[in-house]
Amino acid sequence: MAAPAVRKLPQNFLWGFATASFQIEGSTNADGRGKSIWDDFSRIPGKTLDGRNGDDATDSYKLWQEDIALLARYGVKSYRFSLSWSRIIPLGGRKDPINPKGIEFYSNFIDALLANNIIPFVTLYHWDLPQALHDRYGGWLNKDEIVQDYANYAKVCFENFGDRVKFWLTMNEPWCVSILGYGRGVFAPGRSSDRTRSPEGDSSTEPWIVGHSVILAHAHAVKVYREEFKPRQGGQIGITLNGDWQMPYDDSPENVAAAQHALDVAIGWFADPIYLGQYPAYMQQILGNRLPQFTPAELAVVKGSSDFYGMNTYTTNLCRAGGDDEFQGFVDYTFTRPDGTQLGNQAHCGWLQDYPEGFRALLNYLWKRYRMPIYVTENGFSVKNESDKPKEVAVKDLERVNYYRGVTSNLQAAILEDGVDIRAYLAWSLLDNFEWADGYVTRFGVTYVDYNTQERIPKDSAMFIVKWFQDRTQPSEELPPSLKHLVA
Ligand code: PNW
Repeated sequence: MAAPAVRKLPQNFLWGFATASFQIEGSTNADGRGKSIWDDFSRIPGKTLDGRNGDDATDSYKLWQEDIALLARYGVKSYRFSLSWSRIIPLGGRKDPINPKGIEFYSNFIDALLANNIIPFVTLYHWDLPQALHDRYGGWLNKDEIVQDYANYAKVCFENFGDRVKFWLTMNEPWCVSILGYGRGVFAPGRSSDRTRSPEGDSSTEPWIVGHSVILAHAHAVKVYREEFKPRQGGQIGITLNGDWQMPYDDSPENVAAAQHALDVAIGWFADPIYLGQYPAYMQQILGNRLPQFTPAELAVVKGSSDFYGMNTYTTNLCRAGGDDEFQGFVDYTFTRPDGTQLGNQAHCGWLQDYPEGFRALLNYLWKRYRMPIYVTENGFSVKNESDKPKEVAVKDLERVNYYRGVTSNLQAAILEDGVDIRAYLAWSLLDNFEWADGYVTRFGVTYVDYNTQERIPKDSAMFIVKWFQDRTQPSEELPPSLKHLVA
């Protein structure tokens, strides 16, 4: 008897892998690049687990053709990567010079993707703020300056790449920028009230100021795109937010409320203003006048400023009311169920366990609340102690395969059974790479990188994802009509 036919995903479903400039490029001094806040931060002793920085990373600034060959070999439809602001405008500001070498690098890269029928999905900002802007006026702390500089940078990118790029992400994970960068102080620029961590910073006010600036900068870039470029270039533009599924620890009313509060402070903080036009009531309640208010003029730019919901997600938390962590909305997170069992398989990262049902639940929640098409722009798993294993062993990454098996079947159920409008799935990450404060210790790649030789070796998880999507989507022998004329 013939096997039952595999149910197909929607035509044009975009699948592939994601990366970010600072995590892969290396060559931090090449061709006129300026410094970013991560260059300086990662050099401060103690800020990365292995004491290493982004100077080498996966050497993708030099090995970019190899990366594209790998993507072509995987047969992906799309590749998400980010542009380095510091390569394009080394000093960052609206009056600072544009670096032709930076433009040329990304322009060639985009052309090569298209020549391989791979659709570029481009992030403008993945955490690598030009250091000069931080030094000059406080970077994200200075709303009026940064909004104008960011909108100008975005415009330079639309002008130079928008003829070929039809999917834009303004910002990656503003929660991480604000809370990890200015609250906990574990990401660049590392500001915090904790004086053992940072000589300056105020964790009670700065994260909310920074979040407000990031929302406005995003919205102004979208305004520029819609007014000056979209009519001609016809692409989609939006923001991507991190957010995990938050599940009540038990049925008690206070823990049910806690799970909603956790969603409000992690996701609603950004999604509510952008899609619904206001900060969540719970945030206003706990922060009072420390949460900036939108003026009517600001709100007019912010509300409706994303063509889709960009979703980065990794795990699920069990939520209990209480605790003193304002950044978590005074909600306690645990992976241990009331009966003492674990929610799922533990990753290398303490904050990550494998619970694929949470992925489906989150998709349904976002769809019901915001009613926007969803692009999953990151999702992945770090296998415990992968860096301690010989590469022949590490590439047999069964735990990551299991993670992706769970997620893809829940993705399929969300699309085909629940009717959620999902248009992309981009796994994190194409390559093992510089995992921020974890240095190179934590690996998220579906491709193993040997950091001594920069050799790339596909892991079993890459093969799983490739086969899964190839069975369920149209082969990518063709680009959509809007891009076809670009390839000779
Ligand atoms: C995301 N957390 O970051 C980023 O977009 C990627 O650059 C990164 O490599 C990837 O996820 C894996 O970490 C996160 O603490 C960092 O919950 C930290 C958290 C979540 C996402």
